[in-house]
Amino acid sequence: MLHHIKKNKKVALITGITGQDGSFLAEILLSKNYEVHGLIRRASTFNTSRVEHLYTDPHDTKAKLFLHYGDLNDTGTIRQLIYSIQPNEIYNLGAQSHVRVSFDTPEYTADVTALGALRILEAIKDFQIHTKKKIKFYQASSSEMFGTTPPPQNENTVFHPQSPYGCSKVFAYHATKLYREAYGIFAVNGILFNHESERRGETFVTRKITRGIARIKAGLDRKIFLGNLEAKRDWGYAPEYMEAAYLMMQYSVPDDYVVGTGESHSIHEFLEIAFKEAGLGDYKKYVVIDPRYYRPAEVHNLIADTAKVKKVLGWKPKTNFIQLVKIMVGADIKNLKNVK
Ligand code: NAP
Ligand code: F7E
Repeated sequence: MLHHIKKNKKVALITGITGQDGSFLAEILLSKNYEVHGLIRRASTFNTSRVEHLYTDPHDTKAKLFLHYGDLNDTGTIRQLIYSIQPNEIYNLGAQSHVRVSFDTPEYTADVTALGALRILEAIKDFQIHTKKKIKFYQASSSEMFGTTPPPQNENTVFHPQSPYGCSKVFAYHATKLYREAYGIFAVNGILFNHESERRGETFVTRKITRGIARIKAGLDRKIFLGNLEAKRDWGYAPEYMEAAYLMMQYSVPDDYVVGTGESHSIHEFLEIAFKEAGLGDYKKYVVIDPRYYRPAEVHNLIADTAKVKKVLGWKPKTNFIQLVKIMVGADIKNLKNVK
């Protein structure tokens, strides 16, 4: 058990802190003087590269970021961390978040992505009963829950998930709502549409493309192998989406919000702009279709209707699609130059 000394500042616990969103959220919370705790998984290689720039030795009296080993499939650790850290806010960003991989590991995905949220909610429920203290809860819900329901999608749109990942997120979404309604927990769902950045995982399509372009430019690769290029997504810039998550947790009442840009673009369009930005010309010379990357079921088109988040929280996206592609291409080309 950790012997945590409660300080006179807000304390947050982030699951998934080592991921794209977790690292941006940690930056936001630290800049607002929170004490930030993150759940990390033990791995045989370092998996903390996205938060390294934020980390100081925990023995340092000025340390504000603390990392704890655990796993969303391990109820004991989750409960122990919540009771010892006593956070004001928990952001549940941890998940097996890859849609294609969820078809290969459906049961594991459900355990972590669906039951992981339930485990935290149960721990919050018990903690609140026993200590009379409140903990706010943010669930990283996803536009994948809408699946094949035609766009535009908003908070009232019917879910029709197309993957074990999507089904798991639907479960976690409903559990979050249930614990809000049944137990009065301040629990919110941020239903976020695809958001990308220079920190995006390298096997998601946007980053796979921009990283591939950088490698082609550097002479390391000649082709990029992709699946379905017809799919359309509402792509935004990740740090801005974590600002929206933060705002949801500060609002007077807990609620659910759709967050996106309101525009959708195909993978073809992403390729066209990205290859042009890199000065490589026609992407068709470099892209090869490999059916290995097709999914047993596909989500064809997602477009967020963001009226609610704009009206209630005053949030709107700042970075448009073309700017996003340019940020990602530029960052990957620069990364590779620094390594060489
Ligand atoms: P990500 O980069 O894949 O990060 C996922 C995080 O979850 C990582 O820190 C990962 O740890 C952690 N994790 C995975 N399995 C875990 C387990 N069993 N126990 C504890 N932690 C575990 O995902 P992201 O893009 O930042 O997304 C953050 C959250 O938002 C996820 O829940 C995702 O499903 C959801 N979401 C994302 C988007 C999007 O477009 N990015 C849109 C809607 C919703 P390791 O670093 O050790 O792998
Ligand atoms: O695929 C197509 C693929 O894996 C986007 C996660 O953050 O956003 C993400 O899920 C599209 C799909 O993201 C390849 O078939 C073509 O239609 O980048 P993705 P995703 O499946 O939309 C949601 C909102 C989340 O919540 C998830 O956690 O691109 N596609 N060729 C490909 N996709 C990949 N990964 N790799 C390809 O080679």
